[in-house]
Amino acid sequence: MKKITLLVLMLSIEMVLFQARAQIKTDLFMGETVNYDEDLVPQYTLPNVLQKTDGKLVKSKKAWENERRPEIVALFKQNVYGQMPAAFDSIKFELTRKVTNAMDGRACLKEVNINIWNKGKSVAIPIVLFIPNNRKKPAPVFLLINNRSKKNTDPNRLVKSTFWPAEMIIEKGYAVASFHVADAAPDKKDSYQHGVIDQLYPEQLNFDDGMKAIGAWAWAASRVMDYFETDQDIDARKVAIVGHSRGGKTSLWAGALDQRFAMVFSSCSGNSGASLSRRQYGETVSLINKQFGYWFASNYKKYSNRVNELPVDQHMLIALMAPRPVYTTNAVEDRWADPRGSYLSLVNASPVYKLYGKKLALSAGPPAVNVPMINSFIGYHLRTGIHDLNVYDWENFIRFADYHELK
Ligand code: GTR
Repeated sequence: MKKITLLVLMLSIEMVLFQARAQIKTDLFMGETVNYDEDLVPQYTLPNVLQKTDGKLVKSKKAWENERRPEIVALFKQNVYGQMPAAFDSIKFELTRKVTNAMDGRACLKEVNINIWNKGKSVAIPIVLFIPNNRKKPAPVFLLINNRSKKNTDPNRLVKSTFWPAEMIIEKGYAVASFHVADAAPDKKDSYQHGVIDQLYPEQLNFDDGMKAIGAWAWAASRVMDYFETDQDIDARKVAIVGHSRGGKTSLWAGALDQRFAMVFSSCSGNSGASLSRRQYGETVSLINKQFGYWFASNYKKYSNRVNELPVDQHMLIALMAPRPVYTTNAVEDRWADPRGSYLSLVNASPVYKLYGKKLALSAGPPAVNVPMINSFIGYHLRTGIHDLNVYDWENFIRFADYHELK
């Protein structure tokens, strides 16, 4: 068979399979029915992002910042992601490699080990950082929380991955950095504690609201931020944090807690990321606790079958980014991550951005496929394709960063 005929045949089969998958309204996973039917989304009432636990509504930036915001942070710590220990004994940044003419002279490569000590024990978080050579001032930077193979952020550029298209980002005038989640907490249920948690904060293992893997990854992102504050080539007021999927849940949590991050990007973060838990569409709190319980505080398990009793929903996490620009994405075929529920989260976070008088361009329902929403402090795109972080996503992250003047 001619190559071209084979290709057409394969594409047709893929189209038929895609359409078949898109028709499936329910699925069975880990003994639970997974809902993909909009008609079966239950009636739900979201907690009001502006209403304090004492029932009073906040009406000003000041009341949001001093009263409601801290309350929401505390509720997420207590019930979802666990505590975020802030203290440690010391931190040291060790430049392990510098190549001034990397990427054919376009960038300077720095590899840095961030060493953190607490009570006699230590953890090392290595980072890879490229800084554009063609610049007149310290560079703004995109920091990726890497939850895939380290090959994706190859400092030698033998592997050039669409997950971290470093050359393209440098070309646009931004620095680009990454650390790997496993260096803070292995992404495995039996060993997640071997890193930040058992070395630096072992007491966390005893608490129902103790820090777990997502907490440790977000903690590590803040240590990279600590490093940026010491690097003269980086503008630490212009750091964008980026994560995909579990990394996207983490970028939101890191952005919520550490307001030094000037911009937050979250790709296909799904359940316990940008998507509303109460919709129970695709992955649910119950399923994520079953499969990935080690990402979250033990307290989160209490809500597996009582999601409507959660004192938070994920629109409140988005609201914690305010007034900073935040951008989230979904992919049409990634129904597991509930694209619509993720978009509705943004809509329901809007009242807080409005308190700041920030311009939003959100419509009531999701925008058309492949029509990015850039000129809005809460940005979004729904693209064709599967669960991934790819060049299309990065191109729009850069457009969003340009528009909101990260540079
Ligand atoms: C899935 C998980 C999602 C998402 C994803 C990923 O299996 O159910 O919540 O985090 O993994 O990180 O790629």
